[in-house]
Amino acid sequence: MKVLHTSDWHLGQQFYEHNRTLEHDAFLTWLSNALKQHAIDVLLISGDIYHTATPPAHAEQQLYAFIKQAKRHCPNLHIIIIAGNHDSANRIETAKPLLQAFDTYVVGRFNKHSPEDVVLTLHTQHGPLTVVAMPFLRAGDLTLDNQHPDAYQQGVHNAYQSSIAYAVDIKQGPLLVMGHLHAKGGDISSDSERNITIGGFDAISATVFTEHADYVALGHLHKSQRVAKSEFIRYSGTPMPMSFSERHYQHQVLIAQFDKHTCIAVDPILIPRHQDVCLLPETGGATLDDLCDLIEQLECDIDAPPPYIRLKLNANETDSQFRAKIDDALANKHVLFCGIERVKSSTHNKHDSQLEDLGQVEQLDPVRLLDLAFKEHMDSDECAPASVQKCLCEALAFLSEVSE
Ligand SMILES: [Mn+2]
Repeated sequence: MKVLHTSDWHLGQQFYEHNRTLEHDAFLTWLSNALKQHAIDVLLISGDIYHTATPPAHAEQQLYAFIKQAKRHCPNLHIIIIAGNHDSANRIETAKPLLQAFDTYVVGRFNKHSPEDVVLTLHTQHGPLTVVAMPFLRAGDLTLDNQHPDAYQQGVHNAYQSSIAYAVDIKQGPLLVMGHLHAKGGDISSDSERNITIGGFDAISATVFTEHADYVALGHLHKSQRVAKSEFIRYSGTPMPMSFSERHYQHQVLIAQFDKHTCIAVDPILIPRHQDVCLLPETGGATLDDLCDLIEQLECDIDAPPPYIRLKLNANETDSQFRAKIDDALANKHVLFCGIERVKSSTHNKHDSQLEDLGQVEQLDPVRLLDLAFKEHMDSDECAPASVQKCLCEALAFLSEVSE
């Protein structure tokens, strides 16, 4: 039996105001071919299908068109989709009754009073399997013991335990667990996973998946990776770069292969990159003249999809006409312009350089901002005390529930 694991599609994402529909289309066409080529029985999509809770209509249509195409290529395919932190738990379930007719199961929300609802048994051509399809867990979905110092982690732990215990009872074939969370020990990219993993407070120990799971298919972190050094607890990563910091990731999907009861192999398949993502220059900054020369030297294939380009200009560049000069240099280039970063040269510590470009402020996570404010106001080198950080995290968790 073969299971293909993917996550974090972020359909509907605009990349620096550029529409990514064609890139997503290219990925989805590639994926439906891969499903057929590798004779996949089950497709798992571990959250963040959409980039926002209210995705544009064309993004929803993309998902449905993909499901239709995938089922045409592989009539016996089963698909399971869980909600991520970017998805609306309610909205993603709208088409649930209809999608069941396509052997597609959508789980938007965890109900603590019926943990069995997220447990599915599938009967594939190559035998049965049991799946705990746990969506992203918001504090409001959990029973929180506020006396406990790690109330959220404890709540998440209990949610997984109760659903997995039910799954073990009724288990047929291998047991798979899906989740959308930040598991301890994973690498995060600096600027594109929404800061739900505030200051590490939400990182969850891999022990929540227990020894009962034969494979754990995770989403949320954008870089493909193993968790806690296990072959069988994996992030598939996002199928395409979500930020410039992800430009060197090898984007991939994972194929997990099972015999009757256990996972015998996990193999990545690399996803061809539809559009390149480049920083100019790749490291440090450049003077205005050098930058214009670099743009001049760009060789762009007019028949290929244009690359995304972000420019890095030395902060001490004083030419007030810099924007007009850069626009001129870019005028006949087949590229998608993604702004200019002002870069201070060397010797500054990382804290200063993070705040040079106002555009980067919104990418700082709240705890970082708290630390910066604390250092400035208290004239201190210390970070804000853990109790203050925790207080901020609780306020943010509350706000994210209210805005849902
Ligand atoms: Mn996410």
